Amino acid sequence: MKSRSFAGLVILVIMALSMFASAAFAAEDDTKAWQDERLQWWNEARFGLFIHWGIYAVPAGTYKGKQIGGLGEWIMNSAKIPVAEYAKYAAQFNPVKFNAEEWVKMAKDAGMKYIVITAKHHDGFAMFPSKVSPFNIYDATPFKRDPLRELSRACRAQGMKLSFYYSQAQDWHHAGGAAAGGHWDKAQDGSMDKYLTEIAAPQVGEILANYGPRVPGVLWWDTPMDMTKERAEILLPQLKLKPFAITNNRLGGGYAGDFDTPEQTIPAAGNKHRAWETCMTMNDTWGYKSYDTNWKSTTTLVRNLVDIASKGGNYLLNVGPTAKGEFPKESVKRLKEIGQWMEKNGKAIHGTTASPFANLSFNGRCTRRGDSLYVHVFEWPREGVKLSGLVTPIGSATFLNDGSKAEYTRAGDAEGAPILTIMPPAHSDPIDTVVELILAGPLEVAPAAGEKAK
Ligand code: H79
Repeated sequence: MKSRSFAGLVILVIMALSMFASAAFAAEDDTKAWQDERLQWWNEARFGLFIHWGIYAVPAGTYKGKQIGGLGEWIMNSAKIPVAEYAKYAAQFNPVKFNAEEWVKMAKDAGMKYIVITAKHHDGFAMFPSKVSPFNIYDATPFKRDPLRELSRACRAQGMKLSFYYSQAQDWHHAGGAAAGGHWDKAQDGSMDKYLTEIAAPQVGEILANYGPRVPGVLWWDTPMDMTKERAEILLPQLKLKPFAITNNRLGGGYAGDFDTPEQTIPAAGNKHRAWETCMTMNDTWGYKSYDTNWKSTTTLVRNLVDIASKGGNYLLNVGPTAKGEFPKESVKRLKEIGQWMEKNGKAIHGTTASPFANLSFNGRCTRRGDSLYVHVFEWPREGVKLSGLVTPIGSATFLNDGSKAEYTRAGDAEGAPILTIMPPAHSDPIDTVVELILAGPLEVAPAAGEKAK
């Protein structure tokens, strides 16, 4: 008996040591193959919904009768609202119109494959019941519900990947959290290491552990202010709870994560070596502002998605719900219209990879799925669009919007490079008419004129 319990103790010690080792060396243990595997669904998705929702939706951009410039979710910082005063917005946050099934359905109908929601933004307010801070939607509001749980159920039922945004460094409520521009209230002063250990790390543990085996798909860090390698390593061990969770590049401390995050901008070119995702607002704010009316058109939003897909990236498009729990009607309208385009043309987005052409001579883009090409035409020249350099013969050419066959001719230019001319359709789509080219063999593209010299 005695030797058995000794052996048990040895096993326990070895287990504890090996857990510690993998916590300390998790990043080094990672491999490119494993990263590719966890990025697979994300790369196929191409289109996701960002949701910025918190108690900043109560002031909705106005403080003491004044419209505060900048981003809605930054109002506490921009207006230098004292911590205790800002915290009072929680008592007014009662989003009784919130309906997780409807939110998920709106994303799904728009052709989105994943949702990233703010579990905690820079204001420090947790949108889930947290055991480590009462400044959360369960303990501090009359709402008494957990939107993350309701969303995780709705997402599971509707086949949507749920992901969480967590502001790990900036926290304007809890002592020791970072604040852009510096602290403005004594209550914010304190040790950042203590904040990371006692608030951020356990809360990251809560959102990683509590919402189902596949949630979160992505853990989306933001603004790595004052994050050193040592501070990042306070948070990193939590990731062992969800080895398949993808992370972005904003943890800080030199950790690159799995993908890059251009914000409010689309890169001029893609990146063959790194996954990337452009996040963007539909108007000029992430968190709801009652008077922001600078909405992008549906045409712009769809063409942005196409532009991004043609460069091999993802589009994470934002909605800022109100304090009642509703998407602004302008966002609902745009999601619906995007969905009408996606219903017919989604196969030219989902699961596609970047364009094989260095440049195009018309206003449009190209996406690819193996040996199929999707030619996206934003504006049709009367004489048709000319695609130069496609060597492979065409098996079929079909307009995705009505299933009709496209008329095309093939010829060579003066230097013998192949040129495919596709004639305009009977029914063009003012947003983007897509021609599906199923090739008669493996895709082969002649180098563009500019590339030949290289
Ligand atoms: O969550 C969203 C933003 O709140 C967050 N990232 C996205 C996804 C973000 N944090 N910082 N920034 C974006 C950029 C910084 C903007 C600022 Fe400002 C300029 C902070 C202070 C000056 C805008 C103007 C916000 C306050 C005043």
